Amino acid sequence: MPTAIDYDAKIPNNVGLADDRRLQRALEGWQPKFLGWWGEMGPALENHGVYLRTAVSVGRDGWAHFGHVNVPDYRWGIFLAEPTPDRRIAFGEHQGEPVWQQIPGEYRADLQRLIVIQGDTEPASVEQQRLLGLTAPSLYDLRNLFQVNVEEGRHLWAMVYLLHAYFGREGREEAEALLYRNSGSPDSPRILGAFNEETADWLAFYMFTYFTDRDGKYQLGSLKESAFDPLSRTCTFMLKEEAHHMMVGTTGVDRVVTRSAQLVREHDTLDIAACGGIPLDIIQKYINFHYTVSLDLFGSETSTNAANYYTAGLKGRWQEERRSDDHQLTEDGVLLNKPVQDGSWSEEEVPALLALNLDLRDEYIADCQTGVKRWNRILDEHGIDFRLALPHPAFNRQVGLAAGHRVTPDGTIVDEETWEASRRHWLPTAEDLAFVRSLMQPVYERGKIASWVAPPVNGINGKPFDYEYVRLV
Ligand code: BYC
Repeated sequence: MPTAIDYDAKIPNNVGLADDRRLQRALEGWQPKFLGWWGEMGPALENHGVYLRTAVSVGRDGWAHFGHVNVPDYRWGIFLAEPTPDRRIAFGEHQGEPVWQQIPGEYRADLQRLIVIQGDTEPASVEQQRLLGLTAPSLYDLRNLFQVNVEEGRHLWAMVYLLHAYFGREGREEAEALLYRNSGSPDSPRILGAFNEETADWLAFYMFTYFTDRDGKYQLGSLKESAFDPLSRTCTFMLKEEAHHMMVGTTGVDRVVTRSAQLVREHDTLDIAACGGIPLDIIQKYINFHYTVSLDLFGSETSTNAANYYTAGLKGRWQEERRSDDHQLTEDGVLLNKPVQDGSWSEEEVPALLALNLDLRDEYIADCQTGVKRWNRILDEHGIDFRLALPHPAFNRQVGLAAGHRVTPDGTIVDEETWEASRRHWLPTAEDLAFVRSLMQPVYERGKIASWVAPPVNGINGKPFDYEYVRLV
């Protein structure tokens, strides 16, 4: 398979599309539907060009080109990372065998399901963020929004390529359905819960790119281990782009915390709403919400689906090859904490193979903790005692063992009445959301920024903050 990107093609690609006329025609048939969806459901703000990164190569050095792009003309393409010579399956019952370039018939349905679920999240996030361009706090942020959106669009292309190339008619139908379902639609919603929530303000956007995109990092990281090599190579390249999305989230929350901390110091009060800042307790409530809906994306703590995917070699663990066990997990057990209706926690040993969603979730939680540490360091540097924290993983859950239980952020199991009485202290209330929304006034003058967020420490690709990142109409 060629690795050079064919940029002259209608669909830029490094998968040799020109050599497969049927596939090329099918994808060229899907392209106008994608562009129609983008026009209807993509970013609402018109502009004359955004300073964007476009993938131009998949090699180790220099894979991206930066320049102003008229967004509908962005070259969404299909890029797979370079193949690893003699790659072998790293886990499960096929461990040690060569990876697959075609799908074994018995795994077709499961792989299709995984690819459809992954594919469904990509356009969903663009839909969720559709209106944010109308209220960006700076041109720098506006540019990042577009960057994230075009790359989620490209990730959709990545999944649609796999569906078209390897799953025949059913794959083509699934590719159509990816544009048909819509975030929050009552009739045809997106598949996973978090992707039907609103991303209605920029604090929610930073939280989403911190917590929900990070789920993407871990899910893609485990699909990258797949025995189905085209899926593995696709995810490897997607992870490169994904890093920027999480940078937007990490530094976005940094900047909100920094600005709030400055206002707390300046006015000597935590009650900074009247000074146009976001109070720290509202930031905490946003963390509680976005973190817990993202935990739901890992599925149940114990899952036969996950066990079957692993045994078959379809989806591995985070950094599978760096683990020093037998990569079969048939003999191992892990301890699982379960909430009990009487208000206590019970501990149970379950087969490790069944607890793979939990394994991935634990990796994710440890990673999320690093953000909280940085945000607390900012508070500390400003001499503020308030501390942000991740709530207990059983708090506010709709999926898994804790669904149906009321658990406080510190992990106490409580009754419905106690929960309802305190809920407004833990999760954003309608007033909190309305307040944050009231701060969201667009600031589109070069070098200027909204009062509720600090400017970034670094610009994009070495450009200064006051660079014309977006040319507005
Ligand atoms: N909402 O065995 P279980 C990203 C369903 S984000 C609704 O516990 P399993 C991105 C489940 O489908 C990453 N339903 O779960 C981020 C199953 O239904 P069926 C996206 C849910 O299968 C930002 C039943 O409950 N990628 O890339 O082990 C911007 C029992 O399921 C939910 C992936 O997720 C939920 N939250 O694990 C843009 C990777 N959770 O079959 C992009 C692909 C579970 O009984 N997906 N259910 O009808 C997977 O690996 C797995 O399917 C899941 C679920 C981790 C999602």
